[in-house]
Amino acid sequence: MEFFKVRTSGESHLINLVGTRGYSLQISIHSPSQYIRTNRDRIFPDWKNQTSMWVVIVLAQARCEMLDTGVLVETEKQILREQFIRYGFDVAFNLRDKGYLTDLIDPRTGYPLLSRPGQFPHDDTAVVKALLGYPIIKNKCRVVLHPNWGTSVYPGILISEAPPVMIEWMLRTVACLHGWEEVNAQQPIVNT
Ligand code: B12
Repeated sequence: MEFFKVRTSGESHLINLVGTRGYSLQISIHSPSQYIRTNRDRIFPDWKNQTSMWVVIVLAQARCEMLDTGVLVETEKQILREQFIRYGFDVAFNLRDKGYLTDLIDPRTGYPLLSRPGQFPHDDTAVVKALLGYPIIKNKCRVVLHPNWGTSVYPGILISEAPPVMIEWMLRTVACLHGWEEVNAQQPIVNT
């Protein structure tokens, strides 16, 4: 199903995968939005002196729409949070072992998991809107509308100082270790 046509800059590239549950995942690497450049020290105090930062968006297709509350949505959020954190920790620790500061944001709270929390949470949906241009639906919260999956999408964010080619290699390597299969692999994934 196509909810709308993506009209982002010609530069935008995505890596597409299928996870072990048969649902899609989509990963992209971006330079930080203007908002994050301006507010980085207040959101990620331990990144104060970092010269480079890249933002990795990991979108997981969900089995249900994320608009409502209820047992099904909460269970699905828990499953996808665990899937992202397992994957994110492997990517983050492997890059940290190579000497690159890397962290992941807890999708449930908006706070970093491997460094001190900031003055306010990182707004994952605002970042998906800023960097991928996907619209946001406002209810009591803000929910991303994906071009193909609608609101059946669960966002996860990683940040790293590693060069994009190293991040890309690690994302693909760990995805393979987690049993995720790449579809139409030839697309590059860096969006500068
Ligand atoms: C706080 C929060 C809530 C709050 C309300 C937040 C609100 N007023 O918008 C409550 C608890 C009500 C809530 C409810 C829901 N939530 Co909610 N929520 C969050 C959470 C933890 C933080 C969002 C946040 O910080 N908002 C900041 C807003 C409140 O502040 P603001 O001043 O308006 O805006 C500032 C920020 O945007 C800030 N900012 C920070 N970083 C950035 C980055 C950029 C680029 C920009 C421009 C700005 C910015 O700048 C602005 C000005 O200072 C996110 C998780 C995350 N990591 O993002 C999930 C999250 C957005 N929620 C989610 C969901 C699904 C819901 C629900 C719709 C359903 C559910 N079952 O949970 C329900 C609502 C149900 C209903 N019936 O309406 C999902 C959305 C998934 C998706 N597909 O997009 C998220 C991503 C959690 C998750 N991972 O599943 N939520």
